Amino acid sequence: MMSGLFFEILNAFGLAPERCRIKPIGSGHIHDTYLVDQCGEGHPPLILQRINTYVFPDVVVLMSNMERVTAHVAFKNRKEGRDPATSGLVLVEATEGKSWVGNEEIGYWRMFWFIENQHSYERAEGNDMAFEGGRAIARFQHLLSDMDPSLVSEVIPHFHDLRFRLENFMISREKASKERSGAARALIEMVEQYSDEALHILSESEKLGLPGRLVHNDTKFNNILFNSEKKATCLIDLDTVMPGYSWFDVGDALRTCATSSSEDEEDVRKIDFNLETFKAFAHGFISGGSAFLTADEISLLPGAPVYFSYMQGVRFLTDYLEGDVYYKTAFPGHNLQRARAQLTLTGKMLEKKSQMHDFIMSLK
Ligand code: ADP
Ligand code: GN1
Ligand code: MG
Repeated sequence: MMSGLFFEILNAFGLAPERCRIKPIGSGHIHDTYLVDQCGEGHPPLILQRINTYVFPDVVVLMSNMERVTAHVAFKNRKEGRDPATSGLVLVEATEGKSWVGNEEIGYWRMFWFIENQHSYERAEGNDMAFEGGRAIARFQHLLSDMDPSLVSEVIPHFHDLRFRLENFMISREKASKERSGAARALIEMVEQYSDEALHILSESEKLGLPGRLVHNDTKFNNILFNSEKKATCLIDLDTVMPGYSWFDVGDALRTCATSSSEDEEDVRKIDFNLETFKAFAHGFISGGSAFLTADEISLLPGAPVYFSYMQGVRFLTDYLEGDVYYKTAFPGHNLQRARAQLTLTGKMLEKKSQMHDFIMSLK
């Protein structure tokens, strides 16, 4: 039986709730995502999402960004001969011309058309898939390259600013309970140990005056949809499209796709960074971005996965110290385990950084 809440939400999107079945889908840490099966010919499936208002308190601004970004992507897809409905996220209209429904009591909800026959992967299954992922991310940045960045508001200020993340981490360390800071001691030392090397790419980018671009900012590998031939279709999870450096999307994707284990691997002995996956991904990204990437942007790529696995470790550890307020967790200590995995991965990446660098230089 469908709950009264879902009944009300589906009605507000003009659907017939009595015909629909709803089931949870995805493994994201922020929103609650559902597949809505309308159970009938001519009534395609849809994606329903409850927006996390702790992370995105200003729903109006968030959805205004989403409307503009999805519209621009759809326009570009159409212009380049692709069907916008099957090559990018498209919002479902709610009542009164809005792209969302809700209030404080029932939460805030939005819908997208479901793109059929797609798969998402936690990690790259082979080098071809890594290449495809890299190319899809470059293509996405290219799609946005002619969009006016001022049309997109900064929904999460300092989102990928590691210096800001480290300041927050210090504050949470001071305020944390004795129990949590005790459990985090070894990881706090790892944060201190790797900070200079992780920050290196940021200072280099500033020194070189790297171009700012509209980028995706949440390119966890499972945010890329692949078709049944394992060709990348598009990127999803577009909430955080904001100005940034092109390597942001490379770093976050490699952190997730070029590893031997999951983001929250418990057994640190299983964690390693796969250099061949890095090479294939970088190849895909550089070839997909050949129309716009500068030589400096390419030369800095080896620092990108280091920055992102480290920053993710810092973010998970901060959330643990703050009492697990940001990310969804599946068990007590989950954020601590995630932080341990990400900081261990950072160490493995640093061991291979000179090999990554040699590879990137060999492409010139
Ligand atoms: P979250 O990561 O917050 O759970 P996503 O928007 O990434 O939410 O969606 C979760 C999963 O649902 C994705 O990994 C993908 O497999 C599937 N999915 C999401 N949106 C679509 C869509 N428009 N078409 C097809 N599949 C989708
Ligand atoms: C969150 O929504 P999801 O799970 O794709 C987070 C990302 C983190 C990721 C870590 C808005 O992404 O920044 O990299 O978890 N999104 C936000 O798994 O904070
Ligand atoms: Mg996702």
